[in-house]
Amino acid sequence: MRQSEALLIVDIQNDFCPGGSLGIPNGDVIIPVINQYIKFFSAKKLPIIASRDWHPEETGHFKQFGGIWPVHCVRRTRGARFHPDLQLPDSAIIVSKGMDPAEESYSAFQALDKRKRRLVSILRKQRITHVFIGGLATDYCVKASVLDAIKSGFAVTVLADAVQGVDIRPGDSRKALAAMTDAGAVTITLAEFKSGHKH
Ligand code: VGL
Repeated sequence: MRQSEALLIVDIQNDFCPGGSLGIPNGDVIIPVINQYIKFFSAKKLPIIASRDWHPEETGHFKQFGGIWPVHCVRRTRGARFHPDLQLPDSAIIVSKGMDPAEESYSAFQALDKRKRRLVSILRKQRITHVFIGGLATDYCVKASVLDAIKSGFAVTVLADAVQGVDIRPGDSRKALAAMTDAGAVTITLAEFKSGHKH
């Protein structure tokens, strides 16, 4: 693999997994798949970035303040923590989003690291040109992150068996994936990834 590739793991947080306040029924089934990608990128010393929703208690994103969502991923709560099965290495770069009560911030490209750097600067500084993206949810944060990555000039591969959607309307995830591929993303399964990256 060229040194220009990075893994972006979107919002694998307790509140988006079964039992969470916005639990996606199969949200956790992708975690073992993501963990395999993590092992692969770690072994190659390629950057691994994990985004998280990191909301204040009051934000226009939540139903009670005018938004559409139940309260979720309030910063420093259990629901906002990464799922305990997610095997993030210490070297993973954590980026947080949704802190501004006036912004929805679905995209990881609106997220900041602890030094307040934007994801696009972090990636460019490391000379990344190709981002592999998986996580939750296909029809919201994954879609927004993929489209922003493409707009920012990155090649994007969506990890087809490492995403799950909310599907408020049936078919939303399927449509979201079509929008991503129409915009220029390619999709890959773990089996395809492994057979294309002999190691
Ligand atoms: C998300 C719904 C509300 C996501 C975030 O991470 O995709 N979905 N907030």
